[in-house]
Amino acid sequence: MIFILNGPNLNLLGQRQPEIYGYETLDDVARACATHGAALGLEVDFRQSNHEGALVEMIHDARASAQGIIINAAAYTHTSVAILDALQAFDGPVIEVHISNIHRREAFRQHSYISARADAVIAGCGTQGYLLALDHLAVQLA
Ligand code: CA2
Repeated sequence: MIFILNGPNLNLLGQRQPEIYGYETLDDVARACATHGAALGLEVDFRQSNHEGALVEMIHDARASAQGIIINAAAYTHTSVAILDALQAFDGPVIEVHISNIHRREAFRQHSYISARADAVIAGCGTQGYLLALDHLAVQLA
């Protein structure tokens, strides 16, 4: 089982700022991940929350249920030591994904707390980044 965790406001994907985040909705991304994961032999549990503590608890759930985590912590990427600490308590591979290239955006988006734990970071590939992360996990977990 692979947990794919999404942070605040990603439930609005496809509804605003398509020039940055594209036209796909989060449901579209969830479906694409389920299909691609199945082709790779990976079951996917795709979740989103607007609440920091809920994301922390999802990462705690992953300790018992997931072989790997793909996480787009959205704005919490840039603020959350709590999410970093939760990820530090997870033993498997962690892939950080960003739809946009955070490094060519505002200065406040250019630091990630998540990167201190991530085994790999994918940014700027659009929603394809989630599928690339699944490809990488399939190799890592083989
Ligand atoms: O590029 C990414 O994936 C981000 O993690 C997205 C976050 C942003 O805070 C990070 O700096 C980079 C924002 C997610 C909110 O997405 C929306 C999508 C459509 C409309 C409104 C928000």
